[in-house]
Formats: sequence, C-alpha cells, structure tokens
Amino acid sequence: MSRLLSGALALLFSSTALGHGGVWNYSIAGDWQPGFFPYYPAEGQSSIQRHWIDFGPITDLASPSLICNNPGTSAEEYATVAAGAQIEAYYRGWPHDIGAVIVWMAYCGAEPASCAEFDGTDGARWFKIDQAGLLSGTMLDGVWAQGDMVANRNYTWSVTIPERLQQGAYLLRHELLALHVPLTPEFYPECAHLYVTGTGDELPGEDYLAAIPGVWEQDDPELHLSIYEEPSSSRTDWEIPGPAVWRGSRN
Ligand SMILES: [Cu+2]
Repeated sequence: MSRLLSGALALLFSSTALGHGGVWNYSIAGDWQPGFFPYYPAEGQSSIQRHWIDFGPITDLASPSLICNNPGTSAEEYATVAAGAQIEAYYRGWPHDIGAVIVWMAYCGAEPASCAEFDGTDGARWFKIDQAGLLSGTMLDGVWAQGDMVANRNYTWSVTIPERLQQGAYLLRHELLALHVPLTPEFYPECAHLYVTGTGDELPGEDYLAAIPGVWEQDDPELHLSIYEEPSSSRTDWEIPGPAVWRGSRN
C-alpha cells in the first residue's frame, strides 16, 4: 500500500469514529472499484465517484450539496455496465441503524461521458430504482434498512439496473436517509457515473421523476418527526417520501 493511500486510510478510520460515512467502493457487475477518497485532495484521484469532502450529513434540504454531496464535482471516469446487471455499494463502518436506503438514477445523455456536463439539476430528472425503509416492527424498536445493511449485509447495498433502461449515461445516486436525530433528517448522498448499455428503450415517465433538491421537504411529516416520541415511536407504517420505484416494464 502506498504511503499516500495509507495516510488517507488512517484519516478515514479516525473520521469514522465521528459517526457518519458514505459509499466507499462499488462493485459493477462483480468488478470492485474504488470510490473517491474524502478527506484527501482531489488532485491525483481518478474514480467513477463524484467528489465529496467528508462523512457529514447534508441537512439543508435546499442545498445543492443534496444532489451528489459536497462539492459533488464531476467524476473523472465512468463505469460501463449492462442494463439488468447488479451494482453493489459498500459503506465501510456505517454507524446508524435507523433510516432508509434509497438508490436513484438520472439520465445524463446519450454519450458515454455525458455526465461530465450534467450537474443533476434542470427540473425533475431523478428516478428511484430501489428503496427500503422500516422493514419490520415499530419506528422506535423495529428493523430499518440501514440496520439490516449493517447487521446482515456486510455494509453493502445491492441494486439491479432496470433491464429495459435505455442505453446512455446516468448518474447513480445512493442515499442514506437517517432519522436518529429528532426533527432533523440527515441525508448522505454519493453519486457515480455510469454508462448503461443494452437494447432497452425505456425511460421513466414523469410520475417517477423528482427534482433534487426539492423532493425532500422540511414540512414533510415523514421527515419532520421524532422516532423517540409518540405518535411516531409506535408506528409500523413509515412511508418513504418521493416517487415510487421505477423498474421498467419487465421487472
Ligand atoms: Cu452520522
């Protein structure tokens, strides 16, 4: 291991103790590749992940940092993946177990490197390809997707790229929505650049599309709550805000 890399890892381990995190690595159809290293200069790094500087949450629901974290500047590379393939995201040492895991995509354009020129804004461009929230039990004592990922999935979240998705360049956005702080939902988004190949010809319709920022609203009762108090603590039916998951016509 290079000195540069071990220094970055030491920083990352000490930072993990602060209690946050994000996507470290991606498996693209079985091929693991590193993400961007936060806490380390962008210079000299080259990965498929957009840049982020630290493990802290985004709590300002109108902030551009909600799109692809802070600063969210463009990735240097992109991963080519066939529609229908599986992608795994690895969250090293994720500390929270109360909250949802949501995976989004946004179409950048037809060319493989189109995401370099797309910042994730420009109206409702994002669609969900996966989400999981309260899996069982109550909001206070039940099992949440984040807890399941930590306890049973080796800090790894798997998704399938919709089989009929149109070929082109996409942002892939993993988002952890943490609810352990009363009245202050925390968002942890990271984005990667993909080039999806295949013969699919589908894109989600407008019912499935949302703007980021915009989809999360401070006055949303599903976000502005305390899991530690009634009426939320005993609820078993927490609903993830935003559009339904799009899987295309064949899934
Ligand atoms: Cu945290």
